[in-house]
Amino acid sequence: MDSFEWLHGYKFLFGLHHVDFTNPDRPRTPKYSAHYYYNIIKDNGFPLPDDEKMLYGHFREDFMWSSASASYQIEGGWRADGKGLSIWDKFAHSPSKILNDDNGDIACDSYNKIEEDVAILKQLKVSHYRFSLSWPRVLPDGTINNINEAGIKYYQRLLDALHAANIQPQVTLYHWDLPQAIEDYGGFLNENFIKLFTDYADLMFDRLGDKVKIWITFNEPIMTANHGYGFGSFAPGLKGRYTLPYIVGHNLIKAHAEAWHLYNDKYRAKQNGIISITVNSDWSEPRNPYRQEDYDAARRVVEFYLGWFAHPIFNGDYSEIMKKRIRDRSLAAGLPQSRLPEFTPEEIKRIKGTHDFFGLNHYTSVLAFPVDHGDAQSIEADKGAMGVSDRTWLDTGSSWLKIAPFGIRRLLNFIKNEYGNPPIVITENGVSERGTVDLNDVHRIYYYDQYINEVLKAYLLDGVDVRGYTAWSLMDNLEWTAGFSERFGLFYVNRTDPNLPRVPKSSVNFYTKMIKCNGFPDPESGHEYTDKSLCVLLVSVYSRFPCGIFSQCPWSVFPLSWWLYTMCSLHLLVSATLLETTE
Ligand code: GBH
Repeated sequence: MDSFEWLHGYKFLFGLHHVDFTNPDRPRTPKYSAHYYYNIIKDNGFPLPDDEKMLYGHFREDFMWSSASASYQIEGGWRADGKGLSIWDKFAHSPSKILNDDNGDIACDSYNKIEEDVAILKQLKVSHYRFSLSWPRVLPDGTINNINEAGIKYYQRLLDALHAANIQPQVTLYHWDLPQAIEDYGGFLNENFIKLFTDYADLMFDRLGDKVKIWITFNEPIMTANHGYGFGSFAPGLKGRYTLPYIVGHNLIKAHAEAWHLYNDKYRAKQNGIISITVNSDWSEPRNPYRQEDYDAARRVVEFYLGWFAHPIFNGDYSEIMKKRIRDRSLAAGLPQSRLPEFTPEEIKRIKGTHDFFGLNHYTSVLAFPVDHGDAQSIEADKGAMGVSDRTWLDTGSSWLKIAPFGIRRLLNFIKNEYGNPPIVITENGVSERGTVDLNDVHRIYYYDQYINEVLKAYLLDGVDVRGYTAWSLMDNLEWTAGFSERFGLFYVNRTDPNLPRVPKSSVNFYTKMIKCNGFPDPESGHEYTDKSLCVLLVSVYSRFPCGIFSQCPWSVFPLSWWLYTMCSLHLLVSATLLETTE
């Protein structure tokens, strides 16, 4: 407690308890530190909270384990065999748009490396592979008036190779490489886009659909709307923050719905596949958990991110939060109507329900707080919220990506609660590095271990209907405006070798074991020792220790942990053998 501090008298006080020296009874009042210290004593240290502990268990038997890529990021062959130009070809060939003026002319040369790509997928042991089609490769001017058979053949060969390897394709129709010819007529801003997209989708269903059971219409529509037509940081590079993103988003949602209906009406019965959209979102927590304004801001971040596209498709129409804020702010600025376009009642009906699953890309989380932009008329201002990251979240090779595994579980729960408990396919999740090449990518193992474990908690503890998980990315590739500098791959691509060989990083082994074990077998329970017995040992060696028990420690504990888990593994091996012989 505060007491007489020698030469300083009662001026410097060291107590856990405040003593009121003006009161003859000298009452003691605990300070915050007393409560804090009380908890340390009670817990005998700093145990992990329950929800941060590793959960052991398995995903569904038919869980889809996948890895992903996208056409412009890997294919190259930018002018091969009659391919047309995409907006990214043009963008990347404009000076200073991409770091180091990198471009996708050759990328990973996947256009010429079907065998190599399928070989590394086989090595990974994924059950599925998510890739995207290059629209201008099959339709050089964007329209079905001019079909490039060589382009279609490339995808047919890829599909055949996957089929031979028993890997199921998950095919994205649009992952950002719009035919430049369509952009020349206004791209997503032109309502005619909807017809062009459905024509293209029709052709792809017709020509590839007997080999594809899972379709994704659009990848991350918000990126097209905001980055492509709002900030202008992505192709086509339009800076129309004022209204363009909302118009782009509107046409995109309609185009998605039309493609879904087309598949539903014309192809579903004979091809028996499913089709949906992939939206991306950060998770958002209030920056100050004791402040209602921060809760409201956090909610707006998710509503303006995930909800912008998910709400019309899953619940019908834009969310009330979006409609009201944008209308109010537009009218307050003297505009005659909201900058957010309206759907007619028929459109609302036609769009609602155009999903067979919820495709989700997720990487990171933010802490949100409100920001008042006055009467500025932009999406940022409409949202009126900003996000920062917690300083304890680990850095990665991308400035926007901080490691916050808990967020994926909360986001999955949000989807379950807000959008009617749909089956969810995680269509991307992953982490980058930059700088010196080190094939021992412990940070990626850590990321996957932690994030996938949170997905498992969502599935087993919260009852979220998670059907699949996809690691972004299969191999290092053109990371859009960051060029080749940020590497998300499970496989490293050696760009100094003209053959662009794919070299496995350590995470390949880790992910393969995760797939083989279909999750996280409990190393301590004997009955996990079935035909998958090795999983327990291997997963424990590669993940449990560095990523579980020592997750709070710096990586420098490795030498000690190696020693420990070598011993533990031996112990497990011995007990496993004993168990088997006694049975
Ligand atoms: C996904 O986007 C894409 O689908 C995929 O193609 C991509 O390679 C992968 O993730 C990794 O980025 O630089 O501050 O403007 C992820 C969502 C959100 C990531 C916006 C890039 C740019 C932030 N993206 N972010 S900033």
